[in-house]
Amino acid sequence: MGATHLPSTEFDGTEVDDQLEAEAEAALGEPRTEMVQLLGPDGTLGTDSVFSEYAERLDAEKLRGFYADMAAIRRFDQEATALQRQGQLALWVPLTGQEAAQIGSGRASQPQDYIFPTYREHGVALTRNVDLAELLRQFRGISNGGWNPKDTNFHLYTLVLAAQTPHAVGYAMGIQRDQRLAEANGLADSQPAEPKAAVMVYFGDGASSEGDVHESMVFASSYKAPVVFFCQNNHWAISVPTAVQTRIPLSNRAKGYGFPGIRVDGNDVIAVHAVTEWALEHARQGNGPVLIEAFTYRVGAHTTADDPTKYRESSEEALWRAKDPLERLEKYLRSEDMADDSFFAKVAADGDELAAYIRKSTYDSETPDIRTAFANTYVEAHPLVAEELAWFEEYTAGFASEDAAEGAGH
Ligand SMILES: Cc1ncc(C[n+]2csc(CCOP(=O)(O)OP(=O)(O)O)c2C)c(N)n1
Ligand SMILES: [Mg+2]
Repeated sequence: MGATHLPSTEFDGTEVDDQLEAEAEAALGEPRTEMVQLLGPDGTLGTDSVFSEYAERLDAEKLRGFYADMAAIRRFDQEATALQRQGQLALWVPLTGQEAAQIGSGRASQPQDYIFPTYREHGVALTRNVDLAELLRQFRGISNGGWNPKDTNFHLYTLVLAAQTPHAVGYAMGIQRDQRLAEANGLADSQPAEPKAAVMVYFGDGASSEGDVHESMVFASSYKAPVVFFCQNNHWAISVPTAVQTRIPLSNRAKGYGFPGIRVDGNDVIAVHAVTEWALEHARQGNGPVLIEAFTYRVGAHTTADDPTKYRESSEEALWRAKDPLERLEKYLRSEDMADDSFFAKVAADGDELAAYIRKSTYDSETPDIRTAFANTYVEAHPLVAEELAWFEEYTAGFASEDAAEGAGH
């Protein structure tokens, strides 16, 4: 028998691929496989041929704002963890370690943009003016979502991994079509133009393995949808390390779909802000999607139901604690005389105030009438829902008579 001829797995490139690659590189100015970092762990600001320009636009007030936001959300995270331990919340999903990835990207978005989070984006929620007390209602199990997305263009949390990615791409394609329709109708000439909008969708390193992400990227690329895929690679999907999800940097996957992919230091708020600003603008201007991989670390447990000491070394955690996003910005602000002790004392006092507000609103929250869950299932009355509600009421009435019987026995 002669040699078996298998099709070559070596990619030899075609004109179309070369063109896509050239487009992606032209958009960025240069090919990128390395990680974008501006503010290093030692608190010194470096340079980047593309993104320094974005960093230069940030004045001292903006940078102090980034620090204040990151400190507020870390404090909120600690408070929510304590509330869960007290039995006030059913579960909590901590974000500590990921403050720069979330505040940097959230602050780069504009009000007209629409954001699809997963379940850990409390920092992004803060930047979108979501009431953090409202956010906790979902984790207490007393609301159908927690906030009205129409008020903030910040969608409800999604617990089914990656389910929000096709939603985001669909939404982005909707924006694209609305815009085309407005242009075709000549509205753009007669009315002040609406600011162009983009969509940003968050997902994790683990979720990147879901088929939904693949399908979303294919659609987004094919239709040049105005969407930024923001992947927080926090190195773990519960107990599964990123190495099991991918053999290449996640940002490199974008190349296979034909759009730019950038890996950014996710603990560097200045770089994350710069890269996200660039990506959202790229999308708003009709140039199609971008994938950002924010290289960061989940310092705490996956949720309050998890114990990371079972699957990872404390030395790994220590390594990442040394890259803390707040500490490096504090060092920079102090070294540049942009902030002093009084600023940091004020941030700490604001944190106490936020924590008190969170505690009070949680303790004071009322259990809603369960019938609202049935009422909100469909816009109009539905016989099946009515039947289920009747069953439920009969069922709960059974407990009332048991209580009465017990009460009479005493
Ligand atoms: C479709 C689906 N499969 C499994 C789960 C269970 N699950 C919840 S979180 C999680 C890990 C997700 O990791 P990653 O995407 O990296 O996000 P992270 O929690 O690290 O922010 C898993 C497997 C789920 N919620 N949805
Ligand atoms: Mg993860």
